[in-house]
Amino acid sequence: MQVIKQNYGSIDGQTISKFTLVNDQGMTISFLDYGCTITEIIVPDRNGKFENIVLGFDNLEAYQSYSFYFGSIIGRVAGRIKGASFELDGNIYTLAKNESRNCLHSGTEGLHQVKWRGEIVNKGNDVGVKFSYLSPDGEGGFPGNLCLHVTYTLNQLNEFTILYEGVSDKRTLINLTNHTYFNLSGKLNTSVGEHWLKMASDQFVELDNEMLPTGRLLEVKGTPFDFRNWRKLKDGMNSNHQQNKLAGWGYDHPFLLNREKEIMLFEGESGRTLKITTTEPAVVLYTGNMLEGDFLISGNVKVHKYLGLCLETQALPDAVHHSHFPSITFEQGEKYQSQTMYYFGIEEGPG
Ligand code: FUC
Repeated sequence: MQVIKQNYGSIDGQTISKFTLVNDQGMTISFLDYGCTITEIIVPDRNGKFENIVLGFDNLEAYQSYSFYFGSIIGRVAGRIKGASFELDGNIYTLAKNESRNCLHSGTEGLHQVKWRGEIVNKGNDVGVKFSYLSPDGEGGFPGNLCLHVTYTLNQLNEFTILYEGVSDKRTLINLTNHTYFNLSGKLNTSVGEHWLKMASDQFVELDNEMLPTGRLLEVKGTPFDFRNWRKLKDGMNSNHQQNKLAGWGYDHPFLLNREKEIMLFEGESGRTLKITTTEPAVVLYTGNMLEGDFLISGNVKVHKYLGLCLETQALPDAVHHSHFPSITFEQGEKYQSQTMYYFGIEEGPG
């Protein structure tokens, strides 16, 4: 097991570092202290070929210029907040309107674009980096000085864990996630439509035409949103279901996870699997429907629609405006803790 730390450039005079965790199986995962951004995950296919399976850039300027949130930690509140404002304890808080009149991924002062302090940690056979950041009272419009830690750990079983911890000195909202785009094929010019997905989720959140939750939970039964058995993602990309069409032909939806909070992803040609387990109540499945632009990503690939998919474990978006959604409000001094584990393997697949 080893951790490599390299200089990755600088922002406003602050040095940005890149950390790489390597285990004895040869799995490697690299990330920056800028936004705790995961830049590369290299794992073997069924023939032992090691390839990168996430979307990223090969330079810091690109991470600063393009707002696709590649690999980053999102917060303080992931997803959209209607009207870019909310009320808490009689006070109205105003956030940045960075998507028409709404706030997306905490606006222009999000956790994905700040420098975190990274400290290498060794826990028995595991290696990792513990990131810390103190988000000042009012940052992004949210109340409270929020002390945050995000710890990335890799073990010998190809399990990568993200532990999120936070505590605020005022009552506030917290809903963090990681925004990595996966493409398990390792060929970063294919579409994710051929990926299979399986997760225990009976209900998903209906969205309106601004991609905000209407508040209604819809049953997945009989729809392309039913992943209780293996289903290819292209089902939703080719579907006439109004919710798939509204998302730009695909998925961009929060799914409420049943008691077994487990999500399985599989790609047939490579045989690669990703199993995600989480303590969070939901996952947002986003199939890269809006991934478009005239620029190259790592591997010199031009970005295109459906190039990667995100599985963002979190509480439901816009929870502050829907009292029946799991709460994301934390009391002064109350500990926020959340964990998501990613296991990278190889299998024969759904058959
Ligand atoms: C996801 C989506 C959004 C947005 C963003 C880049 O989280 O929910 O629609 O496009 O990523």
